[in-house]
Amino acid sequence: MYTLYYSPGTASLAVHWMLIHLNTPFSLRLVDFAANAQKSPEYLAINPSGHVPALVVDGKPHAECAALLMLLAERHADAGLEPVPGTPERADYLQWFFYLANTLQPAFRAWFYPDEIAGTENNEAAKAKARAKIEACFSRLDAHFANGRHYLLGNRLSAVDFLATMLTRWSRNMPKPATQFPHLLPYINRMRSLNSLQEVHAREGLTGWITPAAAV
Ligand SMILES: N[C@@H](CCC(=O)N[C@@H](CS)C(=O)NCC(=O)O)C(=O)O
Repeated sequence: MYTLYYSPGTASLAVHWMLIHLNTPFSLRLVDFAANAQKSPEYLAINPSGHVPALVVDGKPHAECAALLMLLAERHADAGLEPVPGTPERADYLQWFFYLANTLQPAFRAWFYPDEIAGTENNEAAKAKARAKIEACFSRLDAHFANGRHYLLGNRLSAVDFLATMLTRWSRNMPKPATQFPHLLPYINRMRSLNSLQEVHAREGLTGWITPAAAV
């Protein structure tokens, strides 16, 4: 049994989605950002970073979205969401996980929390740099999908697709969202057609992005 600490649409989304996809029992605890509950002493005892997600596994809390996705894939190996260690696919899986978590996700952090980079007075400059980094990452992903592969690892869905999809969703209100990259769009639409993604959107009350769209 798992307990997920979450806030709708944030970095907890991919973990919530995977729990639903795995069809495993879990309970949810809403972390109220409006009340700054992520910085409360009670929550900091669960995740000292003061971020969501946190996932309690066998009574012990763990954090970091990418690590939680990898942990769930490992604990539910029957679902086939991670390649076997030692295979070439595994190397790609690790590479994409670290690229997304180390490069793309921090750029989104800078986009959504620009004051953390160089203070409020430099928000616009920080956002411009963050946007350029995000678009460069999307270009790299777009090139990866140019050969028509269905998922990041080729023709099999894996845990890293959950992270990639969540991150592409975060760009929906940006000047050049991921859906404007021609080879990323079919991938995003493929992911959007998964019942588990539809379900997590419904449960978190998220609207406006989940319907597959044509190229613009
Ligand atoms: N590296 C962390 C980052 C998580 C993160 O930035 N979460 C954001 C929401 S998307 C958060 O909790 N923001 C609230 C805050 O920073 O006060 C992870 O991947 O889990």
